[in-house]
Amino acid sequence: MTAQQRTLATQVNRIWWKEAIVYQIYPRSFMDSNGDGIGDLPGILTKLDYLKQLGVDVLWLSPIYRSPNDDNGYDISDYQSIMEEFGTIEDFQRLLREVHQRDMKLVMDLVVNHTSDEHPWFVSAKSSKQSPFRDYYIWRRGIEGREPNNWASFFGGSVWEYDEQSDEYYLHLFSKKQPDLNWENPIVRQEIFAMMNWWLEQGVDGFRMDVINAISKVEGLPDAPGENGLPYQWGGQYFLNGPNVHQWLADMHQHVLGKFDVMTVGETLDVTPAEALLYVGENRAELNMVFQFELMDIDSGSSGKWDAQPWKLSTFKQIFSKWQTELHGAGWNSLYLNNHDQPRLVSRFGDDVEYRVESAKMLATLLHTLQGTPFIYQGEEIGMTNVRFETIAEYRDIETLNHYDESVNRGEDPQKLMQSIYRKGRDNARTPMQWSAEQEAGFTMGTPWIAVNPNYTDINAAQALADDSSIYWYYQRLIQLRKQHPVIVYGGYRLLYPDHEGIYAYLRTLADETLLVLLNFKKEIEVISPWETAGGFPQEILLGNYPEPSEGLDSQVVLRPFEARVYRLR
Ligand code: ISL
Ligand code: CA
Repeated sequence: MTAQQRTLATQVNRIWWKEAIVYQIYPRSFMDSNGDGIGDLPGILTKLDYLKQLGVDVLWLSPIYRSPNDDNGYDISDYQSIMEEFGTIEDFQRLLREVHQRDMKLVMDLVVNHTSDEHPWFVSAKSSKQSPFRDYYIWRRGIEGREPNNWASFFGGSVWEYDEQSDEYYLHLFSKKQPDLNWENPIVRQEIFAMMNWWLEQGVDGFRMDVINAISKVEGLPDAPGENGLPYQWGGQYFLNGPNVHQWLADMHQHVLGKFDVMTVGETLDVTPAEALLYVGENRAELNMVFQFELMDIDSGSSGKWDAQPWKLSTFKQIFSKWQTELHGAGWNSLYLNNHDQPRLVSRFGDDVEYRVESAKMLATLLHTLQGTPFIYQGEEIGMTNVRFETIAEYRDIETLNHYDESVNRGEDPQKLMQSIYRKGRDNARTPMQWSAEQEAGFTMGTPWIAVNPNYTDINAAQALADDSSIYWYYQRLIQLRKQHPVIVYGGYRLLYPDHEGIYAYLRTLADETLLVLLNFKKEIEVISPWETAGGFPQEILLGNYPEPSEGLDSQVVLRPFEARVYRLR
């Protein structure tokens, strides 16, 4: 036994979801099996070997429940059936079985801040004030002919929708087809817990919980300061991390999660590490980890995400370092740089033109050598990029379309709007998975629900599989590296060169093993002499994203554009 293995055996409580790699599937855009242009469960089934070969342990499916698709499944009309376009419950059971047969796990998306307005609960609630389901949602009378308060919805306009029949408004943080559930009602909580138990009894291995820190709203739903409602950045005070959220999650743990060996990750907007620890602290029985948004907000301007700004590497490092340090030994991090709501990581943080392959591998090196559970979003492993559709008519996302309409109505320049959509729109991540250079990228035999990115002829999985220097195979090596070196999962973290605007360098240490990770985030060549600061000398290079080491003095490291290196030190 090496010292490292001894430390691991005695000091570290090994947990499968800390060692796992998660792969997120956005089913609508993953693989279409029947030519209707919409990805589906049988389609996913045909790609399980591709995913297994990559080395991932857990698949997270974005919502597959019945839904009218106002927000692509994040508006659920039946929590216990499968969306017709995606298949049947039998298709689901088969998928789950085959995932388990390959020794992988499957995590469901849980969307319980809101339902669809077509959910039978809401249909009944809206039909009459006497409905037993009325109190499943949040209804208020207007004040002097206007909305009950001035909060703004994430998807534009007020959070309140007027219902003429009852002369009341209902609250929706997202679209008006996504009414918020009233978690204050204990029967709502019971219903949700029962539904979760049902899925866990089916054999699913956990949940990713949609906007879970928004379920508890501030009492009295008071007005926000400011005339035009509540911009997203200020939401914290009113409906994020609200007064009862921890009690309800503790109840959920007691009645549901604690009974199973499952993985949970909460999507939590606007949380600091200190707030995150209230959800994921190892002394608290709530969630395993959360998705933080500090990094995703790094390029947001004062008016929010669409007002995209340049970002600085020093800030980027500061954010990662803060989360690495503050959660170490106390909670657990999730690691991600993109998902179905965010632009593609290589377009946003790398260079998707000249150094696409190098920068995709460099960013992957970051995610897979930090402490936390890495999440890969479909297509990331082949370096898929943002898309630029010529006209707004080709876009599908409700957030993008609402934003465009509202802004044009306010008199903003459509050309400028398109530029910000190219940069930040959610459809960047939602174009079909690029499987091959064949028709529609091999995604469908029909017409896809959203157009494929025209670069599929060069960027696709078939090409990646055939090229042993591809991004795909690099991800596979990174994943293996993590499995071979517990220091990556359980070790400590120390940042070097905090103020450097070109290089991200850090140490990972566990017992007698120390790794040094060097990442060049720029196109310019950088030369550094890290050994003294690192307190060690190179023993071997475990991984790098360039085929040959660069020339340089022994004491120096020459980092080429977007170069990444992982050293083992002695
Ligand atoms: O997408 C965003 C930024 O563009 C976020 O503000 C997003 O709306 C927020 O992260 C919540 O996301 C989740 O809930 C939404 C759904 O539209 C997203 O797809 C989901 O990830 C409502 O269910
Ligand atoms: Ca289909």
